[in-house]
Amino acid sequence: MPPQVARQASGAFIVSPGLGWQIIAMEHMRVSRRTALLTAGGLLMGGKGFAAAEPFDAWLAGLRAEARAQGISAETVRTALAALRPNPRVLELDRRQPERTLTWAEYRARIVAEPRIVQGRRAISDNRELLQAVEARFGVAAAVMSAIWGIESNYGTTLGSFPVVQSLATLAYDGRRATFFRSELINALRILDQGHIGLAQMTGSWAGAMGQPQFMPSSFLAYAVDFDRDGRRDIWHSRADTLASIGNYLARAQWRAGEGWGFAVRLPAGFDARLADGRSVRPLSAWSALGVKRHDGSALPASSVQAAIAAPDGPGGEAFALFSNAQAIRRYNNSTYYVLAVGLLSDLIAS
Ligand SMILES: [Ca+2]
Repeated sequence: MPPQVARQASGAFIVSPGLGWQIIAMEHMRVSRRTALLTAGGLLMGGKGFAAAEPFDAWLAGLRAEARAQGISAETVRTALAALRPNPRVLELDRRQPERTLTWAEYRARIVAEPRIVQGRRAISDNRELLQAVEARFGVAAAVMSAIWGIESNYGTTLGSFPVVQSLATLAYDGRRATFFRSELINALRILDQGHIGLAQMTGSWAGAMGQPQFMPSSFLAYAVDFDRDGRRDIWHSRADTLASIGNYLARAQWRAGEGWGFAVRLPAGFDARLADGRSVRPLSAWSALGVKRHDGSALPASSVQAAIAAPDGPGGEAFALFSNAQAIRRYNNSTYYVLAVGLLSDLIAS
């Protein structure tokens, strides 16, 4: 599992006009990415040059030696790192400042939008047998796996076209988060070395999130599954491998089979907003005693089940009760917005 990182009440989301529907969220990344981002504060070098002082060719020679020392084959090191140059576009994207922070209501309107709901229903009906098989193996609800698939890559249609090795090398050479991205670069070389994907097909986001589930290379090595049993874990082309990899990730994040993620609630007037942080848990009966009701105004179940309350837009905005499985979704992406979007989309495409 990636390390847990410090809480952040709401994410800083970058609205990127160049990427169509996509919203690049500072929190909308793997937890390990978050860790890297959090350690990057204040280290920005002035100007648009690289933070690294070492010439790229010298840096690359050192990387080749390290990759060989870590057991990557000479052939993979030679081919994957041949004619490699940094990608200025990756640095440019990495150094953007947020234009503004999205509210939860704005994020929800963009991510849990009608086209993605319609496509999700079709994805479930087109892949019914496969989803049933993956659910039987990993115990994760088909609609939740589909919702993550839909949010990460629009059900496998928007994978990102950046060459992963070049992106990771660019970010590893740039000095600000060198350790994290250098490690991910070695992991990417290991994936190539194991033959899961060819170099030209190993594409992803500008930051190296790969394939239909948008796994960083470390997540690939830890969680990707060869569900169609062709000998390769192919999260770029295989729906079976993609959905099983998402299912395996959530199962390893302590997903509880047969349980939901949460539901909408109504908070009483004067409710202490600090309690609605999306993480601090109490029994449903304790929330009920504080005046929390179901969204339709009926009482919460008189239950000892632990739940957190999330009200990301504060008083007057939407509020939700979150159960243990919401925290499993959070391990996929450490953002309350993301957790809520996955949960709501899963409900909508299952209905
Ligand atoms: Ca496979």
